[in-house]
Amino acid sequence: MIISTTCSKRSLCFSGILFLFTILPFLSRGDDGYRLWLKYDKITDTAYYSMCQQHLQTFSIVGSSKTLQVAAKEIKKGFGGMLATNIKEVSSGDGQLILTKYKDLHTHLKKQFRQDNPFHEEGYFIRSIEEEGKRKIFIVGQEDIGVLYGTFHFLRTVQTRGRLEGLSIRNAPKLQWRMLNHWDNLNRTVERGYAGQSIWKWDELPDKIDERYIDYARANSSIGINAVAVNNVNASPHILTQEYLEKLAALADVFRPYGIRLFISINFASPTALSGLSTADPFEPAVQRWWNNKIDEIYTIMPDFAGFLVKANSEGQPGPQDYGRTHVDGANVLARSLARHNGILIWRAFVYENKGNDRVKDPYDEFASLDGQFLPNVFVQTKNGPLDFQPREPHSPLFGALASTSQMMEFQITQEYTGFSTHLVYLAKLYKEVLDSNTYTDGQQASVAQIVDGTLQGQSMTGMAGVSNIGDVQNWTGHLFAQANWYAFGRLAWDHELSSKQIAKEWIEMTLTHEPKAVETIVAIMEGSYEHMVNYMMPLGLTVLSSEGHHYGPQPWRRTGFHNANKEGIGYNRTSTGSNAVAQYTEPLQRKYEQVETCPEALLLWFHHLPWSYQMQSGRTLWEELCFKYNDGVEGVRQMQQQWCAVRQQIDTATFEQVDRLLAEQEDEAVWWRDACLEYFSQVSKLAIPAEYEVPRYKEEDLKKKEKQSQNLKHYSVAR
Ligand code: GCW
Repeated sequence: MIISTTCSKRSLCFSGILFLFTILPFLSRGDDGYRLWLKYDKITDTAYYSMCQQHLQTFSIVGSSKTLQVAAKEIKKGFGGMLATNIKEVSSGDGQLILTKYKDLHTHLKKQFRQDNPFHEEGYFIRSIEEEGKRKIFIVGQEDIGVLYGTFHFLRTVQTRGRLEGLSIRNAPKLQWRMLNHWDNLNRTVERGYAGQSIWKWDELPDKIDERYIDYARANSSIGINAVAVNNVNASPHILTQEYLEKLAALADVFRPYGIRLFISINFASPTALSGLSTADPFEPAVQRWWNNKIDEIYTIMPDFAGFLVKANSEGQPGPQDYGRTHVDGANVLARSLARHNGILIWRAFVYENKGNDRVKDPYDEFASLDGQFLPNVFVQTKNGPLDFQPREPHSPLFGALASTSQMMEFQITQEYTGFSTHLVYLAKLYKEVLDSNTYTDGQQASVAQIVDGTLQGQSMTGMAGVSNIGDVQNWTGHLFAQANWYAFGRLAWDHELSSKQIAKEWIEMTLTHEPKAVETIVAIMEGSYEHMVNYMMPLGLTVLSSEGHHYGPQPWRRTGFHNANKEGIGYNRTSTGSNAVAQYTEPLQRKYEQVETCPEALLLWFHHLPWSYQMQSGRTLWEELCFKYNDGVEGVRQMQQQWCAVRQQIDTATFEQVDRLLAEQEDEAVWWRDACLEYFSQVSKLAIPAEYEVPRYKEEDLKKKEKQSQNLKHYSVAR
């Protein structure tokens, strides 16, 4: 039942009719979203077009590596599209645009660039220089990959209508590893994936290379992603069979020119599953030999293979603890073997016991004491929050607690708990909130980002992983705006200092429109969307109100141990009188969270169990505040709908309609969340919803129906 009308169904007013006959024929219709942010449509601003045309008639590339070849291809594709004419490749050094490595620059130019060197191996600079009265633009990398990254930066500059005069850009990534983790199974289902099947067509590999793999590599490289783990962390041992290694090698070949290294997730019990061994005990010499041989085999096929990602002793996955060994024991055996080929091991810290204790404490309890014991080529990969990708969590206390361990941040791009591919939720807001959180490590200002990028504690390896939201649907991510989350993840992994707003603006200009008013409106939609979602799903630090199993829609009555609502109050007491999870944070953060007066209201019920009558800063009681937040979240979605309607004339028709339709669905589901949660909490607390809020759309009977329906929806189910 979708009550809220879509914009397209609202009455077509006069200006709308006028628009249909005048402007619409000139807009591109029916964009299928496949090109992502690399659209390269013809520049319609005539002044900007002429300026580009004047300065970008020719280009040259110094060198001939595969990476430089793909850079040249991208230049041709990009400017061929944006200028609707071919940009001519001329011999080395003669072009108006020159792509080169620093070492290949002419000596007289080297002098000009001297202050930019020595430089980061993935870095680049882009400069416009007057030479003999002619303006030339140089894209200079330390290595070939820097040239490619610089190329994408330059294309973005034109895509976002940046100035070409006086260009002087110097750029390098802040993190070494910028990674996507696919939760793709070998049967092409995707765990927590909402955009169709896995893009990896294992049955066709290694013989057939799907065009999509190349476009995937281009898209990733354009935002600086340099590593991917292609299969689910709930890993099938079969990924290590020779048959799959050959398929993987074919993918690695596709990724290589784009600077993307291949990781795979492995199953810790692979030695038992794939050979006659009766144990996978990491201390067993036969098991170590098995791993050594397997790893040697991998490197024979893929000499630049990046390494393994491991989920061990977590949610039923096998691990070293099955044999009385520790995480360090298990990780180091694999890491030692990988180190012989310069490989890396990523070991996940997502562990919990489910024994009725406060599970948010488990990752810290298990891993903090292991600091300093992992081999240098081991990353511990930590989810942003201590629980599990909830709409809002405090940062994991492990950030700051592992001074002598390389730690990789793990964010979720796929929207398991944040609306699947139905809701428009711009996750850069979540990422930034976490990255900017102050950990107070050693009692000082120390953001999570400063821990992750190694500037504070000097870890030798740094990185950030995002659980991918990509599938084989035509537009890659289902919801068009979910592309923005992939984009934003990459941009922040490259440079966590970028603002969510700046990234949103770039993405909109590259993907949707250049019209300034429309850009501003869509930025506002995106920037507000995260908080609206938190409000209509789980405000004030509440968690796990979502359905059990597939996690779609509300079921606050199912896992009540996460919110502890009763007649007296609601919330999880994690203070010293409760589970004492606060003790995992350093001072003064610990005290801040411990005391209800100083605990941020956004996390209030994460840390405290409070009476319904508790007075909030707004002057409302806690119960009234909860009602307010849920209603506010719904109102926020309605506002997004109106804002989207206002930009209609600037957006490709098919794109506009898809988003419009999904926003209507989002409005309906926001109401569903609100009604289900408030109805339930009202029953538990015996408090009535204040009359100032609108009457529920979903009465008890409808809620039951809706819940049942959602259980049956195929695309909402967990695909393992
Ligand atoms: O949130 C949970 C998901 C699981 C996932 C797990 C993890 C891959 O519901 O589907 O398994 O996290 O991160 O390992």
